[in-house]
Amino acid sequence: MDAIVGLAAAGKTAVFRALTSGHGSSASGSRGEHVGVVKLPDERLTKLASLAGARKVTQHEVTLHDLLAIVGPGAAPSPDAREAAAQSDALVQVVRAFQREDVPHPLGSVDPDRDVKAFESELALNDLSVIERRLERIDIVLRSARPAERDSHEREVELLTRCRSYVEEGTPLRSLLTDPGELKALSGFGLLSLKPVLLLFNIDENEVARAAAVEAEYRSRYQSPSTEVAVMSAKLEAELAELSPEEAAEFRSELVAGESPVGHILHLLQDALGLVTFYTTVGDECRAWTVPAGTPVVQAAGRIHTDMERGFIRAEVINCNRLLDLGSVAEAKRHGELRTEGKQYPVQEGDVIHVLFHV
Ligand SMILES: Nc1nc2c(ncn2[C@@H]2O[C@H](COP(=O)(O)OP(=O)(O)OP(=O)(O)O)[C@@H](O)[C@H]2O)c(=O)[nH]1
Ligand SMILES: [Mg+2]
Repeated sequence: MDAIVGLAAAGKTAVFRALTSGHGSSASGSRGEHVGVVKLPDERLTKLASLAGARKVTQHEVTLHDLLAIVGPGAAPSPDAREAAAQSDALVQVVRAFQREDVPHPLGSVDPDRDVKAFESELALNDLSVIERRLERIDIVLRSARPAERDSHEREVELLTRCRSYVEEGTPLRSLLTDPGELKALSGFGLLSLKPVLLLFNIDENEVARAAAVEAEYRSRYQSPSTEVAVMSAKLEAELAELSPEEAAEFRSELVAGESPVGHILHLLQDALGLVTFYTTVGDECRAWTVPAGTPVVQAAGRIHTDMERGFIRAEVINCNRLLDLGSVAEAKRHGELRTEGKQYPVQEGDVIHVLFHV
């Protein structure tokens, strides 16, 4: 689950509608929050399916949660929304860049750079209080801990103290912590600045024709580890998503709006999460999967079926673009391009994987 967050009236709900309309299903909660499941648009998957003659195509699904403002100003921060953000895998942080007199900005003016900073410092404040509370608890536990237990508590104190100094210096934890052991140790605390972020600048309708240039500019300023950057004119995209593809295409060409940014944005979200996509064809089903970059193929196989992990023999692997160029698996074999990989092979972005196993 990825949470859509941001200041009040940044356009969170408009982003949610733009990303989910026509691409998935959604349901509303009692407090105005929404949950939606989006199928990740994937041109490579469509092509692979037709190459394989697959009748069933299963896209990767992303679950999005449209939240109320989790921080002020301008809105009473919602503790429920904050809790939902703490439990999410990543944050889609909507930043208002559109001008509109009739929709007042809670801080009185439209200033995306200020809002990014304001939001980051709210995340930092949240994390400081989480860290302080945890340190106080360990302190109490340590007083009566047996020598055998002290070690792990002391290591946790060291890690949390280090996190506290990062946060106090104003550095979000996501851009500093990469050690898998440390990330695991911190995973239960709901530290918000540790979550991967997609910064999504919600731009004016009249900027869509130069969206790519605007995006490049924001990216040069804000892209950092576990932080991706994109732009979208959310209200416009939400409206276009309600139209038939033909009508939408007509409006897009009038607005010189380029293609729908939805696929691009969802893929950037996967990038922020450090996920790679791989593909399988089993029977008549062609399917896209995601796993964290670096996942050994034997574990990736376990995502498909536990038998495949237990009885893993080897995997036949080819990059999807290479396979699409060659036109068929048979042709790839003839060119010796179907590689054989063992258990520990780290899955690469775009791999087409055939797992050989016995049970
Ligand atoms: N012109 C313009 N208006 C927008 C855009 N995105 C959102 N709005 C408008 O701004 C207002 C607030 O948008 P919402 O999507 O409700 O914002 P929100 O962040 O969900 O607001 P809260 O949930 O109340 O915090 C609505 O009137 C939207 O129609 C945009 O890209 N352009
Ligand atoms: Mg909303």
